[in-house]
Amino acid sequence: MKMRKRPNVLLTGTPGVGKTTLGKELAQRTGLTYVNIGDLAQEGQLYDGYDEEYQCPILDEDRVVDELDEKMVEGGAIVDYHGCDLFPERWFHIVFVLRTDNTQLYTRLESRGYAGKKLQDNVQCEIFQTIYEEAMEAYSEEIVHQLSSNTPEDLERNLEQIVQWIEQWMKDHN
Ligand code: DAT
Repeated sequence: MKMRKRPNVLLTGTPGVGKTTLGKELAQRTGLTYVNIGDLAQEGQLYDGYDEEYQCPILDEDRVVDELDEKMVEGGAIVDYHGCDLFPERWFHIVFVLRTDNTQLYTRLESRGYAGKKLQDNVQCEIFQTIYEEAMEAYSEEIVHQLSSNTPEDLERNLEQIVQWIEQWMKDHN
């Protein structure tokens, strides 16, 4: 029996906006597979150098793409990453950019242990809507959607909307 076709969903946005929270719950509700790019890189040591300024390893983007391509061609992945222009455009059927008010984001990142320049740069990334612009450049504008991610009510509404979108996509493609 042929597998049902399933869409690939990209969840992107500044660190701390709620991608992981949304992605894991979405995977639970839909049966799609949650893929955290940070974790994947960590597990496979898919790094290419070390960023001294931010004190973190630098992602080897080519190896990440190679590692995931087969799975993405198959479909049914929810990908979580704080960047979006490293992935092939053909991978994704829809892209969600989560957005959080900067005071809220500041608090979340501070409680994650971010401080100083790292904290400031990440909040500024959100203020300048850097990831939204990156997404609008990298993907067809019609598939890029912004979602407010400030409150638990936002989370529930986003979950319901995306679950509905996935179910409709599967009806239309099977
Ligand atoms: P990300 O994966 O984008 O870095 P996360 O899912 O780890 O973000 O969430 C960061 C923190 O914010 C975490 O403590 C959970 C909280 N959070 C996520 N979405 C939220 C929402 N819609 N309302 C309130 N808090 C939220």
